[in-house]
Amino acid sequence: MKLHDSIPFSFNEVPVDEMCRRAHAFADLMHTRRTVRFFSDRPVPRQIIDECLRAAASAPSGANRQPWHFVVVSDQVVKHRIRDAAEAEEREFYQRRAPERWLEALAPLGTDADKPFLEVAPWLIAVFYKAYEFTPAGEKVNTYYPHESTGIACGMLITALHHAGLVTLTHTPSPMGFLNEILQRPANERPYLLIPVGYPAEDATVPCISRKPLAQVVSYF
Ligand code: IYR
Repeated sequence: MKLHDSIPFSFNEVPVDEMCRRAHAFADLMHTRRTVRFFSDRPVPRQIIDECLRAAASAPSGANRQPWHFVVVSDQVVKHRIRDAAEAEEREFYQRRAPERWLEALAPLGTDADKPFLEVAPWLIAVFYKAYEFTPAGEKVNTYYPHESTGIACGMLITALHHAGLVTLTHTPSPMGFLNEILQRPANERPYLLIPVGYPAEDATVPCISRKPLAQVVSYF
């Protein structure tokens, strides 16, 4: 394989005091992000979703294979099918599959098998990672670090949506193979995350929980 051509990197240096201000403001903004489970059905213009996906699709990835695919759902019939399938799996999870300890960990969050947000939120973004892919000529090629790459892209997507002024839920029905069937994705694509996006319900609440202090999650040498 031939080495890529190199082009000059265009870097816009920011003065240190301005960097400090930006870093502080951004951390403040990110600390206002909450996972929301109660959505309004108010419409959200598609252009905003498109732009946030454009940000997500700029994520770094193993060997630049960009091993992700985003399916954006607004169709009410498709959302209803996703809700039905997800709730069937979740009932199994909560009633049978989940180990007692896992249920104990979830109990304070009050989650259950009811997932109305899958129909109420104006947009659902189903994120798939590609375990492998095909060249336009049909040749099978590997992807590298597909989970990590897609996880980073999801982080950027959630960040972009929050920055834009919307709320999200990082939802992981388990297992979620039904997404391939409903959303007609090929076998090389594996469901990774289902993200309802929209405005919060007017009476939305969130659990009163906090983030670990920085000293507990960061060390310096
Ligand atoms: N997927 C289930 C259970 C669940 C699991 C974890 I880990 C959570 O942080 C929250 C929920 C559900 O969505 O209810």
